[in-house]
Amino acid sequence: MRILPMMAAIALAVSTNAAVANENHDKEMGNSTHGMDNMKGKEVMNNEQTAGQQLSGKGMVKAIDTEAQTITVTHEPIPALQWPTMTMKFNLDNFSLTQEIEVNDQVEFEFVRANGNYVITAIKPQE
Ligand SMILES: [Cu+2]
Repeated sequence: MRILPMMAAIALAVSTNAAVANENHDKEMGNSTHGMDNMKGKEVMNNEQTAGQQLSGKGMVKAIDTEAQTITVTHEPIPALQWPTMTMKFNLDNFSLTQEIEVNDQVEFEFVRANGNYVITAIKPQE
């Protein structure tokens, strides 16, 4: 009877995929004006096109969460991801990145996609 270990392996694979698909980005698009379903399709394409790519954006800092180590930014459109202007949370590569910024600052930032999240690797006030 080898079928049980096989079923367990499949169940594990399925639940791992579900966790990856559960993206921060989708949950945080409170102010976005476009449809979620529409975005989802684009996200799937973007995942392949932008994996490991260094991306950049500009926007305004809305919140800095020292406990969760995230920042919420209302960013301008990001053509590389086909993102419209939206307010969303980003993870931070290193929380000390927030030392030079405050809520309501206009910032420019760089980020990457990692494990289904968008992670800021550099951020500074706009000049
Ligand atoms: Cu966004």
